[in-house]
This record gives sequence, C-alpha cells and structure tokens, in this order.
Amino acid sequence: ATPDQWRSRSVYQLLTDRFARTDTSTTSRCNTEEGLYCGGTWRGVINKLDYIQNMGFTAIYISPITFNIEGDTGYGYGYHGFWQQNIYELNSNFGSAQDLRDLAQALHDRGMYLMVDIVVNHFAWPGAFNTITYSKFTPFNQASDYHSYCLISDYDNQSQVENCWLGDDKVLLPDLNTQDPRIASTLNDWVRSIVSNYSIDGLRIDTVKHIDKLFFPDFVSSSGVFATGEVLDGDPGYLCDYQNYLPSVFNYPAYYQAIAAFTNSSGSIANLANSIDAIKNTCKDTTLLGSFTENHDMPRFASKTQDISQAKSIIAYTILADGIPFIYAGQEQHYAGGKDPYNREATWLSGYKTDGELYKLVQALNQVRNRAIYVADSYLAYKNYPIWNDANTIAMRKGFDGNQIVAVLSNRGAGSGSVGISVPNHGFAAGTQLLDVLGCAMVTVDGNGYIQTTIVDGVPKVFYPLLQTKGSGICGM
Ligand code: ABC
Ligand code: CA
Repeated sequence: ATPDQWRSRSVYQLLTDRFARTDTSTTSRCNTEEGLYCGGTWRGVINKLDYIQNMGFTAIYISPITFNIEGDTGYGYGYHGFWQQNIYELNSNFGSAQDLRDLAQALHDRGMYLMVDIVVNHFAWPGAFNTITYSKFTPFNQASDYHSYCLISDYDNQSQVENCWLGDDKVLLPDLNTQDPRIASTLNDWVRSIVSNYSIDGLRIDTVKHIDKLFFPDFVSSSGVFATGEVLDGDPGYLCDYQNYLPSVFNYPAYYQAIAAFTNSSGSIANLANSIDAIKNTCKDTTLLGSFTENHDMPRFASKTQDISQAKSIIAYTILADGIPFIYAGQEQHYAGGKDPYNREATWLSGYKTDGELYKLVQALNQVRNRAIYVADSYLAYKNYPIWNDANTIAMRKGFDGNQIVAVLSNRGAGSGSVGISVPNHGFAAGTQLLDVLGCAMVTVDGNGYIQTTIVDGVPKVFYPLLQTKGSGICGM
C-alpha cells in the first residue's frame, strides 16, 4: 500500500512473541525479565484479530520475521526479532511461511493492512568482536560486508552513528556496509521479495539514524510499499530531515513532549503546544508521521503514573494528533512495565479484556477518527493545531469546518475535581450541537462562540458535530 493509503490507517503494534499463542492460552507464564521466548505466534495473532479490529484498528505492525540468534545470550533470547543472522529464513519460533501468509490473508479479508518490522542496519552476534564467525551469517558472510569494528560512543557524531556498531560484548550488532552498492542491491532485492512473498503492506525500518540517508530512496522504492522508520531522537531539526529520504518516521519529538506534559499536573502543556507547531513547521508532512506514546523500547506510560485520566489524555492525544496513530499492545490494558525488557509483557495475561476503560476509550477514539475520515478524507490533510491552552489543559483541532474534531486534554488527573473551561477558536458557529464522543453528552456552542464545558477528574473530552455522528454508531447514534 502507498503512503496515501496508510495515512488514514490506525495501527496496533504487537511483539509477535508476546501477543497471542497458537494454543490460545491466557495463562501461559511469561516473565519479561528472563528474556525467553514466551510462545506468541503468527497463528496466535490470526485468532485474536477480532480483539484488535473491535478497537477500530485498520492495521497491525509485527516484529521482525527473519531468523535470529538461537539460544541464550547475556540479554536472553532473540524473542523480539532484532538479532537476525539470516534474512532468507524465517524465525520459526513465530510459525511457518504459510502461517505468515495466512496472517496477511486474514488481515486483507478484513480490509486491514500488515506492517512488518525490518532490520537493515545490522546482523547480530552473541559475543565479543574476536569471536564472530561470519560464515554463520546469510548472505552477508564476510567481514568485508560490514563496516570496520568500532562501537558507537558519541551520538553527536553522525559518521560514528552511521558507521560504527551498536551493541556490546554480550550481543554485538555487526554494522552492514550499506554504502556498498552490492550490499544495497542485495537488500533491495530482499525487501522486494519479502513484500511479495508475504503480501506485506508496509514496513517499519529499524535503526534508521544508523544508516546513511542516501540508502533509503532506492530501498523504499524497491519495496514498492509505504515505509516508516525509527529515528530515535527528540530533536525535530535532526529527525525531520529523514522525511526527505523516506516517507515517514515515528514522531519521537512529540513523544517526549507528550510524556512530559501528561505524566503529572506540573508537566508543561505549553511546551507540548509549542512543539506541535514546531514539528509541523520543520517536518515535510506531519500527516504521515507515526504518532505514538508507547512502544517496545520506551518505559510504558503507566510505569510513570498510574493515573487513569492521564492515561486517557495521552491516548486521546496519540490518536487525534497528526499522523498515523500507533497503539502498543498492552497500552489498552494499562500495562505498566518499565524500560526494556519489562515493557514487553504478554498481552494474553490480560485475558484480552474488552470491558476495561482504556480498551473502550481506544475504541471510541478510533471510531470518531475513522468517522471523520469517512465523512471527508480531507480530515487527514488538515494539520492539527493547539487552539487554546492553560497550564493544565490543551484544546486542539483537526479537520476542516463542519468535520473537525476538537479534543480537550488535561494533565490534572483523577480526583482533581471539576474545572470549568471555555474553549474558543474551534471553528464551530454559535448554536452548533456537538457530541462529546467519550462521555456521550451533548453541548451547544454558546452565543459568544465558546464551547462551555467542565473537565471532571481530568477525563478528556472529544467534541464532534452531532450532525456527523448520525448513522455512525458513535454513542449509539
Ligand atoms: C538489549 C537488552 C536491554 C539492554 C540493551 C543494551 O541490550 O534487552 O535490556 O539495555 C534490540 C532489542 C533490545 C536489545 C537491543 C540490543 O536489540 O529490542 O531488547 O537490548 O541488543 C531499535 C529497536 C530496538 C532494537 C534495536 C536493535 C534498535 O527499536 O528494539 O533493540 O535492533 C538507540 C538506537 C535505536 C535503538 C535503541 C534501542 O538504541 O538509535 O535505533 N532501537 C539516545 C540516542 C538513540 C539511542 C538511545 C538509546 O539513546 O540518541 O539513538 O537509541 O540508547 C532523547 C534524545 C535521544 C536519546 C534519548 C535517550 O533521549 O533526543 O536522542 O536517545 O531526549
Ligand atoms: Ca550503520
């Protein structure tokens, strides 16, 4: 699928090993600290697509599929899939080639897309440099296929970031010489073949900041599909340039600002509001960025605050900001794992509950976003912007007149009582009837053009024209 087709999607990110097992067990133990394979499979995902689709998602993003280091390392097993040693073979812990094709087919039957994580920066070796046996790697089986050995020590030195190696003596990540046309062309052929063999609709490219930028245009066009990339950096000036080389990157600058803003009532909402504008002015197209507030690398939001209203606010921000929303499996269950490896809890241990507050919240938010896109896909091109804020609350708008979603998000948290707010600059005429799609309550824009509302216990409000909800199923309409 193309960037244009992906722009409207909403994506559920899952680690294949941790989302669902073939035997459908919801009790099989999975101790994140041990770093073992816990038994999740592609077949397991197929069986749980209802759980995902019923939240309103229109795509999933799964772990790397290639053959990894086998056996234990100083950091456990390659259950996450990032330690590849053979790009032509699948990771059999996740299932067979047929299982993966069946997953793609099952998704396509539902009108959903498959995004696969891929690694082109490195291979992986469970030990120190002098123990590497290159013949164990396929197809890059010679030392000369890699950059000469040096470890990245200075992230401000871009040539080091691109040409030195990630990892350490427990797990080294030999750094492919992606500037070599022969290596690049092998990778281009490879990506073309996996996309076609497994009917992949889009790619998430790992460690993008560690690869020379000029590698990407040919690589992405060889793949024939949309690609987003991981540039782990909070600076829009640094990050946005990558959008000149590949269609999309994950919006890490917004991630850091959103976490800082919503984690507690003294977080800076003003910084968040400013960053929305700053990123929009720096990146080529914010409507294609990956919008996320949890993933498999970062400590989960609930490891920083257990507050349910703050969790709701940041999820609403994630789904209603510009770009393609990504929700990381377990975020909808209020999972609270800290940094890697603790943030990789098995989703099955939640029992896949569908009656929890956050599951229902995600459902409602995807539903209103999907509705706005259905009403007019110009919703997607409209750039979200902050229309009003105070120290604890941001109101933001996305969508042209008559089809705009206005979100009012607070960091005050549960137990903060009631706070009256008058929201201006939303673009609705006086007298317009709106529905708060989270509380299913109506409000009419007052004679002075304000949305007069009350934020209760820090719970977000999301306003959408009542007229547009008719027949949508939103709040039973
Ligand atoms: C294993 C263990 C960990 C252990 C680690 C040393 O080794 O599990 O417990 O701490 C995979 C696995 C990991 C595994 C690693 C290494 O491999 O998933 O479990 O960790 O063996 C990607 C993936 C990630 C994956 C890999 C490797 C890369 O998403 O899951 O990890 O294939 C760097 C890379 C980034 C990479 C990340 C883990 O490391 O750039 O691509 N993620 C600064 C740097 C970043 C750097 C980051 C973390 O530190 O600029 O480039 O990311 O080291 C902001 C700044 C940022 C700054 C942050 C910290 O602060 O703006 O620039 O990031 O304000
Ligand atoms: Ca590199």
